[in-house]
Amino acid sequence: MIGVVVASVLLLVVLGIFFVRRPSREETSLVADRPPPAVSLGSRLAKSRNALSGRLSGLFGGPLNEAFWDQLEETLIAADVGPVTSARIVNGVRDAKPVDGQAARTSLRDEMVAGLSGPDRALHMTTNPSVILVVGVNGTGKTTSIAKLARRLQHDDHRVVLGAADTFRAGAIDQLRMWANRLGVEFVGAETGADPASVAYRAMERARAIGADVVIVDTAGRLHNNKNLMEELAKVVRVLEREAGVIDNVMLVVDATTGQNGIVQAEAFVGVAPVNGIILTKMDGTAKGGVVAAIEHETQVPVRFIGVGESMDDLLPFEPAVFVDALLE
Ligand SMILES: Nc1nc2c(ncn2[C@@H]2O[C@H](COP(=O)(O)OP(=O)(O)O)[C@@H](O)[C@H]2O)c(=O)[nH]1
Ligand SMILES: [Mg+2]
Repeated sequence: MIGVVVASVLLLVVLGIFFVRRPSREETSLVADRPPPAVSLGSRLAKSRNALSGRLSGLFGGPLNEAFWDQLEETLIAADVGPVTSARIVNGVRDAKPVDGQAARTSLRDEMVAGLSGPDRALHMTTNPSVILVVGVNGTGKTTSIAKLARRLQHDDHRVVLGAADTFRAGAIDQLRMWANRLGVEFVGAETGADPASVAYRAMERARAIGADVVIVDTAGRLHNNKNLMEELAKVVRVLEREAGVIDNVMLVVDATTGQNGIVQAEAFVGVAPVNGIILTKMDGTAKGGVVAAIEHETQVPVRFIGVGESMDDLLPFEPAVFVDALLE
């Protein structure tokens, strides 16, 4: 009799633990080993594609006269491709001497791809741990992009530590911590107002202690004319360079919806930090996706990833041919 009571109590306790500890539906849908779903670039770039292809299909249906070449250039400029790059592309298409609209379209596609080809866009991984430092203006998508990057790296079997060196804005540390928890990656935080360079240092220390191979460091957003914050950023750079030898990836996050203004921001940052890659975010929210060409031309820094939405799977490596085809499709 006592045995039955004890067994029933044990059973209840075990069931209780099972139900209390069972993760919620939302948590289980975010487990790390779920592969990132394939994101359809064409649908995410719909705004840019509609703006560009809509105008182009009208053009390619007509004669290839002077008005055609002018309008082709105007169409590219309207898509934020930038005046210099637009002129270069149009000259390239003209030089190919297309015989009809179809040939001109093919040539346009090839010129756009060629203009974006060449630079190395892969993440660099030369040190152990390897460092990704993320910089840029407030609200461009730094913290979200870090979560997306961590997600990709994690899926490629990298062990990741996130360092919350945006100690300036209240809430920024919690935002990154929340992503770290959802992804199940290591997190090194701080109090608001703490020295960002010390957070960067502790993130490196933590990575070495647990054998992680990638450290991603978030930083506070800043404008290039904020001298104190720029000096603070320089200190973070010095600490990471000292600890890692070289910062493999200094990623500038640029919001594509700001168009040409993003280029001005980019140029300012490139002058202060050793930026060697751009993450162009919010490509889903703009009709001016052509800005990717202008930004590379003006800064000479390769766009390495594009953000195409707010979820953690919405970051894609930038592949020129795939991108141009999605735009012109
Ligand atoms: N639609 C869209 N929203 C994005 C993208 N990247 C970031 N965001 C949103 O932009 C806002 C600011 O992002 P956050 O990462 O906090 O910017 P931070 O201040 O640079 O760290 C958030 O609401 C994000 O969800 C993107 O690629 N597409
Ligand atoms: Mg942030």
